[in-house]
Amino acid sequence: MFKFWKKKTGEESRDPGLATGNPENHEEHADAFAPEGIPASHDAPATAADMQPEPAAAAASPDRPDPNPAVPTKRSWRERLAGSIFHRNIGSLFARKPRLDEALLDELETALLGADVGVTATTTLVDDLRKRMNKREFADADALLAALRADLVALLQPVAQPLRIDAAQKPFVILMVGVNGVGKTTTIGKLARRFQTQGHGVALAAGDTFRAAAVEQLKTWGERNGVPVVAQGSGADSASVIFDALQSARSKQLDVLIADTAGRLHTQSGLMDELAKIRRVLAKLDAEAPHEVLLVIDGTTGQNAVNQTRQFRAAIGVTGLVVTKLDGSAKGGVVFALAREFGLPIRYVGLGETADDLREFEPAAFVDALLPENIGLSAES
Ligand SMILES: Nc1nc2c(ncn2[C@@H]2O[C@H](COP(=O)(O)OP(=O)(O)O)[C@@H](O)[C@H]2O)c(=O)[nH]1
Ligand SMILES: [Mg+2]
Repeated sequence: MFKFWKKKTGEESRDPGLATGNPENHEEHADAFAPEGIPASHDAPATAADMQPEPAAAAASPDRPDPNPAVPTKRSWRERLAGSIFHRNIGSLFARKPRLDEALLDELETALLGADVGVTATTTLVDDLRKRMNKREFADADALLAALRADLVALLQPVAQPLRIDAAQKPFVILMVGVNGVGKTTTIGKLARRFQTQGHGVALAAGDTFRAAAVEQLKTWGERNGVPVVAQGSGADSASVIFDALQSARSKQLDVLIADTAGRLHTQSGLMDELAKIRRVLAKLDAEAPHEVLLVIDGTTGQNAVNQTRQFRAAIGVTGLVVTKLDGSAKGGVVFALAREFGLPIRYVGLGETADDLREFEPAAFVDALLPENIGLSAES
């Protein structure tokens, strides 16, 4: 049970030399997957500083000029995802102008697996392409690439279900869950900003009472943005903090309450028990709360993300996913593995550390960024 807590170190070591843009991330992961009973010794420094407006977009990377600068949104997804293994390996495979044959499919299969797409999704994709190739549906490798792009979008389309705040549920309670370091607190800050901008009244609950710094991180964010944060300091009972926060948000007639939770406790089953307790306690005030349980997954985690989703889903129920850090050393493919394996809505993806980098999930833009149509051309230029 709960194997994912301990697997990370091995995964990290298989992922050398890819800059994450944030050296803290890897240490954070080490915490997340630390053995039981060793409290986190440090905390993520992410605070309001992470919520600064996005700087002017950098020019397309010099080694891979953006072939389609006229589409600002797509261009931005492309910039963020250009460093992924998915983009590099599958891109370079097609850039070599390969022959349309079984060897190409073998290479493609290896590349998809290497990009974290996972066995199930990879097999489905490659089998479909093989069938169609054998039926002579493709004139050349470029035609197969076009079919692959369409298959990838089709795989993701069912899970592209944005989160809608139901005004009938007031406050609409969002419980953020996930292992340590995945980006829960940062994402809460980004979401609070997003909901505020949309005109919602927002409150936050500092339910990660396991780490003092986690409470501070949320409070700092709330203070700088004028969002009330209900906290009781570290060591407090998480369920009671969130219960208080719901009462307070209700009395203030706020629209949305976002509750932070711990990513690890002294024991792994303790964490799941705590989350179950939060659920029970919230139900005393509002039988339907939480209205959304958002599981945050670190996109650099690889296939371990599948284990995490399975465990959290079984233990407390999950209604939506946020996949963070796809901008860093993520291989890019884990989103496909999650979509194929669970079909859970992917509400948002994190493409960086600023507030604007939390995007609603758009399969076409995502696939276009990982695997541009004219990738052969752009890789050669
Ligand atoms: N590059 C990148 N870093 C992120 C993203 N989301 C979160 N982070 C970083 O991940 C680290 C851990 O985040 P935090 O919110 O504290 O994780 P938590 O333990 O789950 O609450 C921080 O350094 C964040 O800035 C993202 O989408 N991209
Ligand atoms: Mg946190």
